[in-house]
Amino acid sequence: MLGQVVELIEKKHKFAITSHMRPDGDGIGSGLALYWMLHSLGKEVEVVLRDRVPPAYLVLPGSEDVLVQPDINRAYDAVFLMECSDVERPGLPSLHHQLIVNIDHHSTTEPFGHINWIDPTAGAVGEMIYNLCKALGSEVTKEIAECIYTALLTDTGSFHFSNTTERSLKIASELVRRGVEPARISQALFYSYPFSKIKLLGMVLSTIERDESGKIAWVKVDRETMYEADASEEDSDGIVNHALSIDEVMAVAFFKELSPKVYRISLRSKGKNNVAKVAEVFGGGGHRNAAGCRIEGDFEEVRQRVIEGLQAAVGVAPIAV
Ligand SMILES: [Mn+2]
Repeated sequence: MLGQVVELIEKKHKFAITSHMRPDGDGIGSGLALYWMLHSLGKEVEVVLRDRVPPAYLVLPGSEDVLVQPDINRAYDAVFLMECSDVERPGLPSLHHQLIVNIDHHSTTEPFGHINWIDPTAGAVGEMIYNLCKALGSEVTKEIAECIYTALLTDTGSFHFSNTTERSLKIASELVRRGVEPARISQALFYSYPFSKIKLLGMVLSTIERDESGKIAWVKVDRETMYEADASEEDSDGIVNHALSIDEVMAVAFFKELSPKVYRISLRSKGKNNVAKVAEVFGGGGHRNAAGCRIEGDFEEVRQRVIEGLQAAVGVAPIAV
């Protein structure tokens, strides 16, 4: 709970912050916001990530201080895990030996930490960190504001998704008042892509398919295409959302080949169609409109199982595709 987090921060001194592998805007934004907040309280704090900060997020203050390490190798009073479904998600094996504070807004997350603060009503973990800032009586500095704004902007799909609420817009407004320049953040996040990302987007979108109902669509990227586009792993992030921009399409899947017969699947949907339930069937998780999982097997078989799951979620008859 929030109260326990506040008490811990007030009593202890030496902290680390981490997030999941392949960190996104909410993981990095909320983590760095907490980093600045703890700093301002005179705490000793480090941000440790297994994977590097994607170039787009280097716009964030503090991103240059992030330690990119294969493990956590110091003792801390506590380690904050930002939006991780379990203690393995950060990819830092020795986390087991630390006091874990699990901060998340995914309803599918188990209370695996010593302290668990899970708020599924929050549009982003960044929103929770804003609340923490208020609870601690900390000033929302420009640094904190930029980090939280980025978390909100990315997790709400630029304020397009259903987690965009009066509260998130109110917080965004307050953050702008604190010095955030929305156009500057957007420019860094959405208008500074490497050539390879757009090249890959074109190649992948040209393979789009849909089922007979027309309500389910999917795209796929294999290692060869990644190689041909000279793409980095981050370049494939966000492609799934383009498939969802088709009028009749209600749910989409993006199949990314990680290695032979291993696929990471990103699922997205519109409205009440729940893709988190589909991801959970395969051991994954997420939110109603954005979820993911990992499946091993032959592509055709994997594709069919996922598409059948999406058809059930959207309520169209499972038809052979
Ligand atoms: Mn999030």
